[in-house]
Amino acid sequence: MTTNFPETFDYAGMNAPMRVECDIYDLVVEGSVPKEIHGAWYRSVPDPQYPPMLGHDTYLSGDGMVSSFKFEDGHVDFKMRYVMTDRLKADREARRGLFGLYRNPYTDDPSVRGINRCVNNTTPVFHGGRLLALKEDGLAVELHPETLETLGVWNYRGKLKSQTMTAHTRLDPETAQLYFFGYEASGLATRDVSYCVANKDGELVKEEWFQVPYVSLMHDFAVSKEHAIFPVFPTTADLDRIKAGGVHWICEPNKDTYIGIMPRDGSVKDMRWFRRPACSAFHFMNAYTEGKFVHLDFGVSKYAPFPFIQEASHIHPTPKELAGGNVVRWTFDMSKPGEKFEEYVLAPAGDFPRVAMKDHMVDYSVGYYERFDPELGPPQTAGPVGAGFNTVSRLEVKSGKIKSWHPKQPATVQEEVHIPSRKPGHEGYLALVVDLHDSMLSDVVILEAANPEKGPLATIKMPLRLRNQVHGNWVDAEELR
Ligand code: V55
Ligand code: FE
Repeated sequence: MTTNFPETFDYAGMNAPMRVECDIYDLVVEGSVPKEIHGAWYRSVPDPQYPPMLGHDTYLSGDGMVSSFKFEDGHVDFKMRYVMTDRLKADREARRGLFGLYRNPYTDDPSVRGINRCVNNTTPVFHGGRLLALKEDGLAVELHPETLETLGVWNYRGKLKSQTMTAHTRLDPETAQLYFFGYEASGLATRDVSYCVANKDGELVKEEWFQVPYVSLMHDFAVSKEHAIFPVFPTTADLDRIKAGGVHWICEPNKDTYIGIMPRDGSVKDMRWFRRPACSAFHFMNAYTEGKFVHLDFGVSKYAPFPFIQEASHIHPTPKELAGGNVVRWTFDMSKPGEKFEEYVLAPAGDFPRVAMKDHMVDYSVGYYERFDPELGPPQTAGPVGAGFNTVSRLEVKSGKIKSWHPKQPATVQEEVHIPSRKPGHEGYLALVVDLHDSMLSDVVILEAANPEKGPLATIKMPLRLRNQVHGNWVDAEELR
């Protein structure tokens, strides 16, 4: 291969492709990894095998690469493998990229027409004994949880009718039921959305369809014990634009935000739509139902943060607008008619919200998320939106109090994963990758979830740079068995 990757932030510096599949047995650890940590942390990254065919594209199009950190008795083993999608196989056979723009098959080389172009690069989800690599524009690909070998597309034994499956599924920790949805469910830029449930054994037990007010980038949704909550923010798709070779998404701030709420075990016919002016969010921290109220906690901003979407929309946010937003609670009163709801500010802006698995869908007190703290220095480039976060925070959602840790600069932090403790009353641990901008290598740090500000209990030294985690998940050893 002689072609170079473009010198854009999507493909250069800390975001330069690695394209390395590897195994590292017994990583070097400074400090000590608590011996009770036993299981696997799976993480997904985009890692483009070839430069984009058209000479430019977004980080989000990179081929899916899944890695696992296996923890046992204070030791950590690492494994990293490509998701062997039909798309990657076609590119490898041609020894070049054959696919055009992000989510635009009309820009592809004619030789790959009809080939599944999903790169499965967003979230590894373990459910019903299967490890699934997910991305929102296509179906799941199943991987072997031990070897990470690609086993093939998983569509619930042909039962799933939706052509897409979100990368943000929601697991009920009590019932082990997996709730998910798929948008653009009947094809490119369609308004159809599927709402699905898989039981604890991984069998599809529900699939209902509904339509959204307009085609929206529905990246995540939320589920409480009683409700399913669907966001429709005005980052929109249009089939004519896509057919003309344009970008999939633009921001349309003149359109309203809609939030659809339905009884989670009921019917989409009972969907109720709430409404407010345009805004954007990618990830929800948690949701719960309290009597007549539905609470939804997350970081909200004005526009979608991805430069390729902002450019196509001719939106040029000021630094203040980019840094703006807050972690908020939206409270919906289901007993009152109308489209209005309340917003309460909880904490400074950020993303990558996570809660302990036991706290999902119920009233809870602690969440974790990441922020950019300007006091630490100027933004550093890492990850899909350009500027990376530099601080990980523990938020007490009732008081808004935060406790934070940041690595020695220059460094950025990747999404944290929460690892539960086996000790009663212990809040567990946070594990996250730290991008070291001087050495261009990565550390993995283990923090006490209750006291991140105390700094790492252990630092795992990686002999290579780990690309920016889109999402990761922790799976306990008992579950993997
Ligand atoms: C996101 C990530 C994606 C994607 C759409 O973080 C949205 C948001 C890694 O892929 O395709
Ligand atoms: Fe996401």
